[in-house]
Amino acid sequence: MPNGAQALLTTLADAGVTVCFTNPGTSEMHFVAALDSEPRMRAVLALFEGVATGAADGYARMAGKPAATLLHLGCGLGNGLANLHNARKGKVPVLNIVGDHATYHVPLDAQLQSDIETVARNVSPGFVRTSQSTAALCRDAIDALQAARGLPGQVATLILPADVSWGEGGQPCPPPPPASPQPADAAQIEAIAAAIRGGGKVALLLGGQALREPALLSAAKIAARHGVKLHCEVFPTRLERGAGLPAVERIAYLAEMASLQLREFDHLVLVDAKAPVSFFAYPGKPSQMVPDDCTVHVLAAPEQDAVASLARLAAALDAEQATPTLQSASRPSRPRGRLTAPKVCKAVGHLLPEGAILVDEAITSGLMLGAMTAGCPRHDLLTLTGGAIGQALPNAVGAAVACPHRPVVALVGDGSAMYTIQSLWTLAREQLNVTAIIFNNASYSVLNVELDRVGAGQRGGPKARAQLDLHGPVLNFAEIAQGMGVSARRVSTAEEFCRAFEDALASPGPRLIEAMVPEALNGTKRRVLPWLLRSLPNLPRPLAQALKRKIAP
Ligand SMILES: Cc1ncc(C[n+]2csc(CCOP(=O)(O)OP(=O)(O)O)c2C)c(N)n1
Ligand SMILES: [Mg+2]
Repeated sequence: MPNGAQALLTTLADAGVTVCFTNPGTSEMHFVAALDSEPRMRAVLALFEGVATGAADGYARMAGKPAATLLHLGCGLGNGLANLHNARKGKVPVLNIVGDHATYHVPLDAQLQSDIETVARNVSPGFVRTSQSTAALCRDAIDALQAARGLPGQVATLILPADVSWGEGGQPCPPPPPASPQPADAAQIEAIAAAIRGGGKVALLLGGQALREPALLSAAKIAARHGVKLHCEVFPTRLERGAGLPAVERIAYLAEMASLQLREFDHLVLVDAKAPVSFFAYPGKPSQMVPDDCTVHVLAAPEQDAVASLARLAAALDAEQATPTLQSASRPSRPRGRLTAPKVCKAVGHLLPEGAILVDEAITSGLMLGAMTAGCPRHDLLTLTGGAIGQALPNAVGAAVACPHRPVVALVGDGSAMYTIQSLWTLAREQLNVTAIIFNNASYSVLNVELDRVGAGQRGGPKARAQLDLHGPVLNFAEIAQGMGVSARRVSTAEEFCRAFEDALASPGPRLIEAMVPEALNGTKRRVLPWLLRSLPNLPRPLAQALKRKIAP
């Protein structure tokens, strides 16, 4: 008879969960020991829980199935929370396994005792369960997996007491049945088709499942036949884009620009997406981005089959045979001279290989990334779904584990990179094919912009500015990377960057390029931005759109 942990690992592997991102402690030792009895399970050690959880997120986005985590009690779970939050917001399936004290040890309130369920509920609202016995463990795991893999995908937390893990009499369980989500029903389809035929201006807002090729093609056929506009949510979980695919315009991060994008529409059709709201509230500005006179329709809620719903809508609109507009191939030229963030984006667009996985947490340095890579060979884009920074390097770990034959390129702000910098060690240990590009602008640059936008800028003195400034000491990412076994280069010209990027792409295993850049929004640009954003609603539409394209294309 296997013990609980052994039976659990068999059950997970039988169900196709074959990767576990771990950061264990004493209460997880039987799980750790059982890893050697299940050859199908790959265990990847992370040196901080936020790396393990972000890797599980990145893995599932690319593999289309969940990985497991293995975290140590409430404190370990707490350390991993931010990236579980990003997974939750991205509707990404994660089987979040948290070890606990033995059941009889809990009342003794030992040093590491804490309320794990309460910590978990925030990121795992749909499924938190503490397994109560070895006999029930595998059933609990299957229930958790079923919850994680359903639509929408979610973080499901299984809490595993040490005695449940070491107890004899584990009983492996068969895999759960696949989810069978329903598409929109005939009435739903007909109402939306009527709105589209009605002649008003219509946009489809695509999110979640609707950002992969089959759904994009259906949407693009509808667009070609009926002139509707295709938008995509501001931070897509996984967007397939590039030459040969339909292009969709992302909703802007800056609320004023998002309002501008949406203000012309009479109807907004949500396809596995939420009606956009402003990222933060700003004094005197609206939080809702959808204009009052725009009717919002739901073609597919997150629990519905968005791909089939779009196909049905295309059929109802007689658009199945329409020729969709596809992005044409084009690349920017090779940049030259002193390095800036837009030049890094340009170089990435110039060189990005076919089939790359682009992970974007470049914050202000990535403003030009979308425009510069639009016509690149097809690739996937993963973004900061929940706004909790420290996601890109762990996501890159997971994406590379999921897709070992695809190049992963992670673009990360220096501030963001430091939250989960231990990812570099896992990249080196697993020899993952990742190029990490760190923008060293020695600043939490976006917060300087926000300081002004929330209206606190005038009151911000030197102490306030110092909280957003990363000078003294300036971080040296090339040295940090070398210290974790990742070969790295610090570059300050476009020529050096291009050469370093070419080298990185040509060699297997991880590389880091530290791009020494000035802040993308600094000096005059930063000073005029709040004023410009305030005036956008009052400018003639073509002028406002041209300005938007210039600042955040
Ligand atoms: C977990 C978490 N902590 C803090 C923040 C607040 N925050 C948002 S952006 C940012 C700084 C980003 O700096 P960097 O990555 O260097 O990008 P830059 O603004 O310089 O382009 C911070 C601290 C956050 N979003 N998430
Ligand atoms: Mg920065």
